[in-house]
Amino acid sequence: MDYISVEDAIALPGLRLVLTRGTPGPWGQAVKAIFHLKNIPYVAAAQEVGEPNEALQRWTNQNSAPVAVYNDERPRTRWNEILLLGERLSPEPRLIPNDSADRAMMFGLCHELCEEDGLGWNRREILFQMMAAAGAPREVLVRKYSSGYESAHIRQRIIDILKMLTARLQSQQAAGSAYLVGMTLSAADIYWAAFSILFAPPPPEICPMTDGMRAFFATNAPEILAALDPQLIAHRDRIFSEAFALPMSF
Ligand SMILES: N[C@@H](CCC(=O)N[C@@H](CS)C(=O)NCC(=O)O)C(=O)O
Repeated sequence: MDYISVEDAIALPGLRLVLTRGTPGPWGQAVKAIFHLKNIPYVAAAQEVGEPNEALQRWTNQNSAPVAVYNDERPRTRWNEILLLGERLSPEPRLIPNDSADRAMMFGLCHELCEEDGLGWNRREILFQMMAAAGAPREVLVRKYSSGYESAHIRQRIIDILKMLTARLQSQQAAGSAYLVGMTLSAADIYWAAFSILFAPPPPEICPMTDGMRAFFATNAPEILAALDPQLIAHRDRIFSEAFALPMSF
């Protein structure tokens, strides 16, 4: 992945995406897939995980990634703002369903995947606990992202969301759809595929990460593995080949 610095990106016109360098962060990988599918060109600027990222802080009033900045519009720092921007810049292929009920379902599913107390957020809480247990706590990141919930809640939410996604895939299949919402690909499929990286990292030809990072991301908690239905993995494998530029780069 070719990155420029945030300092250099600020001066450029067009679309700038700030992405975390060196980690297949699911929020960022999903954003890349959205702009890739829509064929919207962008320049990638690097955010360094857990660092002050001072230029990014000055530019966007926060220092997380991903961020999308289009021309001199306000920086979009949340998954939903970034998705809406992509949909506006290039309405096709449509990733937000047209039908209002499907649209509400799609945003609801993405909320459960992307937001605080959702799938990715709770998985990250477990990764923080593992880093602390290994003697390498990331205080800055815990401070930034901790939801304050205890372990039992965190695990149960992950299990509930995985089961809900499986049930959703099954009911969609029964209705003749191969996607989580409606009859076509939507952002919900993309976000599930991206967050699956934090549970079952895809093979190196799809996501070339180090062995250490792969082992760290792979969940080995029996109760979570039990909820990670093979259908969920088959679905994300299909979405990777349909919607992502492969191999992923970061
Ligand atoms: N605010 C974001 C979520 C962003 C987020 O959680 N980013 C994490 C990805 S792990 C990040 O930037 N972590 C690195 C850091 O904070 O330095 C959204 O709603 O899309």
